[in-house]
Amino acid sequence: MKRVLTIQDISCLGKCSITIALPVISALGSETVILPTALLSTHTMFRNFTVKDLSDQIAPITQHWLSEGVKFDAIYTGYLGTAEQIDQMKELFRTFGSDDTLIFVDPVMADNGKLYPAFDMDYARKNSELCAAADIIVPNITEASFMTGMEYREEKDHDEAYIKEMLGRLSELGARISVLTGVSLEPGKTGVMGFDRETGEYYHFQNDKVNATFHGTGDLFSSTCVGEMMKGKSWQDAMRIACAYTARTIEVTMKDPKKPWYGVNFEETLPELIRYE
Ligand code: PXL
Repeated sequence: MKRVLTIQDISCLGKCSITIALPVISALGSETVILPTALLSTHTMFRNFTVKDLSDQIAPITQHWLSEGVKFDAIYTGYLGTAEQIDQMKELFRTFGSDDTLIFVDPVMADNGKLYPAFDMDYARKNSELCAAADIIVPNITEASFMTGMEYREEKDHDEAYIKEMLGRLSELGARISVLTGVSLEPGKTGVMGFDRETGEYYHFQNDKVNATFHGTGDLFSSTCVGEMMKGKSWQDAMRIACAYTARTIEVTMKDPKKPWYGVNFEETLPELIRYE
């Protein structure tokens, strides 16, 4: 069985980061090891959330794993708390990474043109360093604009030239595969476009756009990609499945009159995910 290490916060309530990665990657058949970076009462879209930084736990936990000879097939980072934690992640990649370890970085920090409340421009720049150490990165357009210095454009203003230029600039950060999420290549559609620097190949996949945004959908997308790649799917197939699954989950959530405002009903669609091909 493959073993994935995922490093992100625990938001006790809110359906994001580890509370999505753990069930999704496990359901896709990989052992999921967690390294929590912070403990929050809720995700940061709630007001008055509490935070306990767990940076001081990273060294002792990873030292213990080293002494146990633990190895990982993939290391997947999502929402991290501080610039110092990014340095800790770079060190962790050097310690646990090998040619057989997929380093998957989702530089979670912003959406809809704006940084999340906990972050500033220094943190955004620091994320470029994390992306440089990855095999595959999956920023949304906002995150990519902060890391590349390109202007942020809303979906209605996307075109292939803008997306390809952004992918080119992301590739220069250093990862082999760069994937942009929240890309709209035709009106009424949304999806992803990726670029493999080694083969020069582009890949894109588009879904019908549902006019709603939910927190945690980026984490659902990334967790599905990681889980599918661990099943042996190519990055392109993993992107296609993750996109279709995320869109399906939003659609199902929209139909629930009691849906929570803070996250999607992925629990309802998880049984379908394991049958996606
Ligand atoms: O879904 C991304 C995410 C993860 N973790 C925390 C967040 C967010 C988005 O707002 O606040 C704590």
